[in-house]
Amino acid sequence: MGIVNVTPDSFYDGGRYRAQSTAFEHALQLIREGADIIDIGGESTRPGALPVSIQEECDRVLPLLEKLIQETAMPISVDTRHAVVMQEAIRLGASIINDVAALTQENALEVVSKHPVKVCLMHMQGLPETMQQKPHYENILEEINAFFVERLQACEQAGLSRQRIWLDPGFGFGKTLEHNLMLLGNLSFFQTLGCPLLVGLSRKSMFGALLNRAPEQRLPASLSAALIASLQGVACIRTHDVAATRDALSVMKAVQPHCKETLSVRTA
Ligand code: 7PM
Repeated sequence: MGIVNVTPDSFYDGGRYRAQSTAFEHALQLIREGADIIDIGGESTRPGALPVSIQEECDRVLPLLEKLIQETAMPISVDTRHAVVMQEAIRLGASIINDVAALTQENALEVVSKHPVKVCLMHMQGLPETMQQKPHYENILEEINAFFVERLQACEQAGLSRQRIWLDPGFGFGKTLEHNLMLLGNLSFFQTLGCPLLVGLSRKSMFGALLNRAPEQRLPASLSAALIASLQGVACIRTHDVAATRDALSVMKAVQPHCKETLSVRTA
C-alpha cells in the first residue's frame, strides 16, 4: 500500500491545486513502482497536529480520489476518521476505508457497514493531540487484542462482516519505542483473530528514537521492519517507498520455496 498525502503546508493561492497535481503524479509513480493499493489521506494525524475541518479534508482528498478512479484501475484506500469523508469517498469509488480511529467516530460504522468496501481498523491509545504524552499498557498485546475483539463485535452487530476487516496495531499511535518493538516482534499474536493484518512502519519516529536518524535516513530501518512484519504473515505493508519495499519482499518470497523449515520469526 503506497502512501499519498495531500496535506499542503501553504495556503497561498494555488497551494491546494499544486498539492493535488503533485499528489496525483506521486500516486502514478507509486503505481509504476508496484503498489497494489494507493492510500490517500488529507488529515495529518501526527502527534500535536492541528485539526483540519471536514470540508478542508474533503477538498483535499476527493478531487484526487476522483482523478485516480478515472485514470487508473488501482484500488484506492482513503485514510480518514470522518463519516462524511468516508461517505463521499465511497460514492466516488474508494474500495477501502483506512481509519486510524477504527470506526469509533460518529456515524462511521453506519456508513461503512452499508457499502461493500473493506475497512482497516487501527488501534490508537488516546487522541493524536496527546497520544504520545504518556502511553501506558499493563500488557500491550492483550490490550490491543481486546480492543480488536471489541471493535470486531461492534462491526458484526452493525452488519459489517469480519471478511471485510483488516486489523492494524497502529505503530506510533500512543506507543513508546518499547511498545512498538514489543508489537513488531509479536505481530503473529494477532493472527488468531482471522483478519488480514496491515502495518504502517514507514519512516516512523520509532526508528528515529532507536537509531537517531532523521526521516530521510529511515529507509533501511523501515525495510527491515517491513520484512520482520511480513515474516509473521502480515498481509499489507503501508509505505512511502513502494519500489524498495517490493524488492525487500521479493527477496523473501524468492527464498521461501527453498526453505526446508518455514521461513518465519521464531517466537519461542
Ligand atoms: C505524521 C506522522 C504524518 C505520522 C503521518 C503519520 C498509519 C496510518 C498513518 C498506520 C494505518 C504515518 C502517520 N499511520 N494508517 N496512517 N496504519 N492503517 O506515519 O500505521 O503515515 S499516518
